[in-house]
Amino acid sequence: MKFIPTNSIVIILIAGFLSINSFAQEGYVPAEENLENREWFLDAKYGLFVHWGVYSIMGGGGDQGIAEWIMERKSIPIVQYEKLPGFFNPVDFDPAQWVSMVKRAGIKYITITSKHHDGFAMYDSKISDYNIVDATPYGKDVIGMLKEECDKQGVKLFFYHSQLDWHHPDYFPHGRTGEGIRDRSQSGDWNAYIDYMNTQLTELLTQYGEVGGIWFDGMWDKPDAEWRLGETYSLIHELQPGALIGSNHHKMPYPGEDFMMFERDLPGENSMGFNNTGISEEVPLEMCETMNGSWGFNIIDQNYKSVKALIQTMVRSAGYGANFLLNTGPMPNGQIQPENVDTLMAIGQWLELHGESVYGTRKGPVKPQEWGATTQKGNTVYVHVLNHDGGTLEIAGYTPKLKSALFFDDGSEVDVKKTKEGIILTVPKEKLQDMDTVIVLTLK
Ligand code: FHN
Repeated sequence: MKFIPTNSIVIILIAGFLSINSFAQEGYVPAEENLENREWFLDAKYGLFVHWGVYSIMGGGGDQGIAEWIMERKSIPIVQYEKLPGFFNPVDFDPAQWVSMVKRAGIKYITITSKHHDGFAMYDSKISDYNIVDATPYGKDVIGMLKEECDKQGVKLFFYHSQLDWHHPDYFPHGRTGEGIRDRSQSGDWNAYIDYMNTQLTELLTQYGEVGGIWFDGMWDKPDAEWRLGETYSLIHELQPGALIGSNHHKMPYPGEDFMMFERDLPGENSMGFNNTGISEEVPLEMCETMNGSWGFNIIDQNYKSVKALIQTMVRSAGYGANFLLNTGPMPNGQIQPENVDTLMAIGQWLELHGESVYGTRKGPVKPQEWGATTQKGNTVYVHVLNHDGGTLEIAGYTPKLKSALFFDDGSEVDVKKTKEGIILTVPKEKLQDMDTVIVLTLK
């Protein structure tokens, strides 16, 4: 019988829990500009997520919950889906209008789909003609046009890039999704697929100047595959050391990732079922959310969240130190849905007045609670009372030395009592604001 030393057993056990991808860009040390961009990201707090692709033509196909997943959910064969680009002609796309709307709405960056799971590149890709320039009557590179405008107006652009691909023949063996698409290839060279993806990423990082970063999605389709993450992450950081990498793999960040995201849940919450990981203390956080129930354009999904609900989620998110990435699915004509523009402008109006309590802040001293959240900037703490009937508000476990406590909206003083356990603020009913009653605590 062979003897296995105890520490080898520990190593074997650990290796069993860690997938091959956990090692990713082992030993990664973020460049100076990357660290600066992380700070910029933390200050920015609010971005616009854009899910736009040829699927927008289908408008969800009459099904409330479908948009960018229509190829998979309706089992559309590749040969039929490939007809969609031929109808995609977003003649009303006006990047200047998009970006100026974004600016007016108080949004600091845009994260747009360069390629979603359907495999169609929304930019001028040279490695495949399955892209907007070569395969659509529109024939123009919307990503390039948007980037130019973002540069002009001082808005950062990030690229969402799907690792999962239902179209590419080398995406094989298949993952958990897309099995109903009957003409997917039944053999393929996985490494050739990763090479293809890395070439597309190289294009994205060399054709458009400096980008904010890459927002990966889709690894969860094949969690145990060899994604060669180390190679991909090193490539990105070599091409653009400042670019921030994040991946929606629903795990703690792997080495080489510069931020961590949470989909449709606040950090630490798990209504989606897949947000059961921890919260990183190492890298910036971001939470993404839909305005209705769809990411891409869905013509019948009118299940819109209220402006109040979205503002409150943004504020709670900031209370965790996380950015809020709010999604829109542009229409096939290239315009942003008017209902979405209205919502964004309403949030923007609130931010115009109260932005100081969100932008540039970090998570506050008290974790978000049922009643609200706190954010902090230097010696200023913003107490966001989001859900309270008025009267006394006890904040247990927080005993600050206060210089002043004022209502943000009218500058009047807030009555504060100190107890052994914490502080008690008095929030008279008449001071309550509909969206968020902000109290500014200045610390000594
Ligand atoms: O499958 C995608 C989905 O279409 C969308 O892009 C969201 C955005 O976070 N992410 C995936 C689901 O986790």
